[in-house]
Amino acid sequence: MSKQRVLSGVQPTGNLHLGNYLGAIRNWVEIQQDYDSFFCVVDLHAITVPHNPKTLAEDTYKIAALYLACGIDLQYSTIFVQSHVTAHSELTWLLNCITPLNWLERMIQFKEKAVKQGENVSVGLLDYPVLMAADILLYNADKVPVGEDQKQHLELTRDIAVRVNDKFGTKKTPVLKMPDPMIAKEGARVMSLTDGTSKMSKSDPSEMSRINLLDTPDSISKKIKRCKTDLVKGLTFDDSERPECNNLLTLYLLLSNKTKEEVTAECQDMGWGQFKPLLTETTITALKPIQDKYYEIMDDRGYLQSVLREGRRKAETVANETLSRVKNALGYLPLF
Ligand code: AQP
Repeated sequence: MSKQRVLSGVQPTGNLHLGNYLGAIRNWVEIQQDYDSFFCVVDLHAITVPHNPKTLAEDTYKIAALYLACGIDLQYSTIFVQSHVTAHSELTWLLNCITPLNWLERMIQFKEKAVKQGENVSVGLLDYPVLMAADILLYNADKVPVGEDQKQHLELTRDIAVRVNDKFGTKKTPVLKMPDPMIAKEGARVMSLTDGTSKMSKSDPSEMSRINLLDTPDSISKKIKRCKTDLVKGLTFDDSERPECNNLLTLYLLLSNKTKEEVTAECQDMGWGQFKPLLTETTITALKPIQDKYYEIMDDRGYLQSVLREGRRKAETVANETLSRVKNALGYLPLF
C-alpha cells in the first residue's frame, strides 16, 4: 500500500524560533518516515506583508538549510521552494474565484495582522489562506502537520475542497483530496517569553520574546534570565493562572525529551533561580547540533541548490497533475 502524503511549510520571514521548531518542524522529522513527505519554503506567503527584496533569496536558503539541519531526511522527504512551482499561483487564482470573500474576512490571522498594517494591508494578506489551500490541495495531502495557530486555515482549506468537489466533481470522482490537520499535543502553541498569553512569533517587535534556533548561547542565556515569571513557589503545569510557568516547563519537557511526569517530579519544588539555568543549559544543548549542521550546509551552496532543484522536479510532477485535473473539471480548453 502506498504511503499517505504530508505537506507543510514555513515562511522565509525572519529567524525561525522555538515555536516554529517545536510546533512544526520537529514533528515533521518525527513522522517523515511514515509518510510521503513534502516540505516547502513558502516564499509566496512571505510577501503578504511588506518584505525586503534584498534578503528574500538568502532567507529562503536559510530555511531550507534549517529543514535539513533539524533532521529532514531526503530519503523520505522532498524539500522545495514554493515560488519555483508555478502551479501554486495558478491554482490560487482558480480557488480565489470559488471562495466567498466573507470566508476570508473572518480569518483570525488576517484580522490580527491587518490591524498592524493599517491602511496598507494588501489583498495578498487577505488571500493568504487561499494560497495555503492551493499549497495543500496541489499535493493531494492526507495530513498537514502545523501548530495550533494554523488550524482555522486548515478548516478553510477543507471548506474550499468541499466547494470545488460539490460544484465540479462527483461523489465517485472528487476533484480534490480532503486533508486533515495534524497538531501535536505538546508544543502546538509555544508562548512568548515576555507574555505567556500570546504566541511566540517572528513578528513580535521584541527579540526578548522568542528564542531563535540560531541564537548564541549568550543570547539564549540572557533571554531566559529576563523572561517573565511569577512569584508563586514551586513549578506546575496546566495552571491557567500561571501561563508563563506552563510554557517554560513545556519548553523544558520538549527540549529535554522527558515526560510530563518526570518534569513534574524534577521541578515541582524548584524556584525560578534553580529552574532557569537548567532550562538555559537544556536549550543550548538541544540547539547546538542543529546550529553546527546548519552552518555546514550553508557553506555548501552547490549542495543546497541541488537539493532544491531535485525537490522542485518532484514537486512539479505532482502539482501539475492536480492543476490539470482542476482545470479540466472547471471546463478549460486543454492544451493542444
Ligand atoms: N508559537 C508557535 N507555537 C507553535 N507553532 C508555531 N508556529 C508558528 N508559531 C508557533 C508554526 O510554525 C509553522 C510555520 O509558521 P510560518 O513561519 O509559516 O508562519 P507563522 O505562523 O506566521 O510564524 P510566526 O512566527 O507566528 O510568524 P508571524 O509573526 O509572522 O505570525 C506553522 O506550522 C505554525 O503553525
